Amino acid sequence: MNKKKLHRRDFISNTGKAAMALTIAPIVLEACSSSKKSTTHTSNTTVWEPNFNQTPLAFKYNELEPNIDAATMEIHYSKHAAAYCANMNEAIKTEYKKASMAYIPNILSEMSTYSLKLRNNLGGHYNHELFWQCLTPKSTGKPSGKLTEAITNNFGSFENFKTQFTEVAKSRFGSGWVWLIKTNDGSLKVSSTANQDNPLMDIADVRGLPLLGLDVWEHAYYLKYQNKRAEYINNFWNILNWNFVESRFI
Ligand code: MN3
Repeated sequence: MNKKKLHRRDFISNTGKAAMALTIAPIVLEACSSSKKSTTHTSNTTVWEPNFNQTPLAFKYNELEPNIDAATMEIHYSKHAAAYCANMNEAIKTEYKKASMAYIPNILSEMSTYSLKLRNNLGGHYNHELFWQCLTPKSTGKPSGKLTEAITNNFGSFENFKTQFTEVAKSRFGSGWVWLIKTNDGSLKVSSTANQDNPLMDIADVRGLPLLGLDVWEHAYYLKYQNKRAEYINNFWNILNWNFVESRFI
């Protein structure tokens, strides 16, 4: 099954729940393939993108222990992230205005034209869906192949990259995210956004395709780590899914 069909199926499923499929589905389905052409990020069609519903986790809540505890994972996925997803769908239902809304990256690239509610919740949904993919109980510990080369070229060494990423994550004031992004010129950068913003949004200071993201909201770590954000960041490297990150670096 190709990506277009997958996308159509998932959108139908999602919009059906939102009881709006009957009114907008024909427009949206027609727009699904053509709208992707207008997206501004640098990925091609094989790069993973989230749907409008939550993807089941690829691991059990307790499988990331001791790095992330089961209670945090369960609350984070089934409460926090689920709320972003539900509120995103509610906002889309209210704000639906053009065909490009069929494809999440298109909405993100035009985020400044939508409400703060949609910005916060669509960002929250996209960021968490990406974050779950970035986590695994079976981390390889390091990237390989072309990504290793690119990290070395852009940061000097893998250790330099880790140090820079860690420092940005530690110094993010309040709630937000830290990213490794591929910019439009192909270079890699570490960046950070506040709240649930992300680098695909037109309002972001530094734009690019997020290859990996780390959630540094307190809800992501406070049950286990309390005020020790640095320890949470340090342990994140133990459960980072480099295979997924590499799959986005095309
Ligand atoms: Mn979170």
